[in-house]
Amino acid sequence: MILIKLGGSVITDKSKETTARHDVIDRLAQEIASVPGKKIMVHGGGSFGHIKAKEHNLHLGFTDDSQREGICMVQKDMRDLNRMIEEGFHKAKVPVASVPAGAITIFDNGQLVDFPSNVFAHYLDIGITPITFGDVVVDKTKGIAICSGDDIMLELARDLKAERCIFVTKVDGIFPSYPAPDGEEPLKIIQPGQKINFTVEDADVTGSMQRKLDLMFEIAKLGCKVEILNGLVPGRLASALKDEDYLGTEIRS
Ligand code: IP8
Repeated sequence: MILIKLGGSVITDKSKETTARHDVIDRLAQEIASVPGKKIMVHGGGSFGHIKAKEHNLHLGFTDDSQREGICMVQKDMRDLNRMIEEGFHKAKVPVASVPAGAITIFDNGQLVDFPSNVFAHYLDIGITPITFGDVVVDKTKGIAICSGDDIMLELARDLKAERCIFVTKVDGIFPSYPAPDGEEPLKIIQPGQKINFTVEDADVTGSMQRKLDLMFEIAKLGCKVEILNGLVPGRLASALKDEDYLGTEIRS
């Protein structure tokens, strides 16, 4: 089974609130459909999740009543984005089932503590590709939390023993330092301990690039092949899925 995360930066324009890249969503769905095999889809929030979540301080938990509207709006926007992704898969003739994280996930004090991966296994068993996404979820201590698609990738990879995890982003891979000089190729392989100079402004409500990379190392430790590639380049995801050579970074433990 392959886990694929469509990052918010590739499926949306992160600078413009609730702006999806419909053409990219549809093309990526076609690329995924073109290679047979069991897959679980996870997607991020991009401009449908992070902007309003930050405005309403949802990453700090339920701190005051005025956040209610923000919680509901972010959940609604994430479901709207999810619907667009579902549509892309319908057009590509892939049977999909949407499983919102906010309906099934429990956090405690900012950490994911309960996630029913068996629901995903059941869908796969009957030939349906489950799709889930980063979401506002309940938190036993803080009231609410923001669950990132990356947190879900780790849970699913661990519980369902994924063979591969592919992170589809808008960059070619991980570079030694940021901003990456023009024309520089990404690292082919990255291992723990290798120092990467991420820019300081890279954090969104679910954390910094360094946190995301640490999560990828954790997944790699499970024995899963972890890769990051650029989904804005047509054909790159399909090449990876077909085990052809492609430009990207493999994250090793
Ligand atoms: O983009 C965030 O998911 P991510 C989801 O995978 C929300 O970190 C609601 C901001």
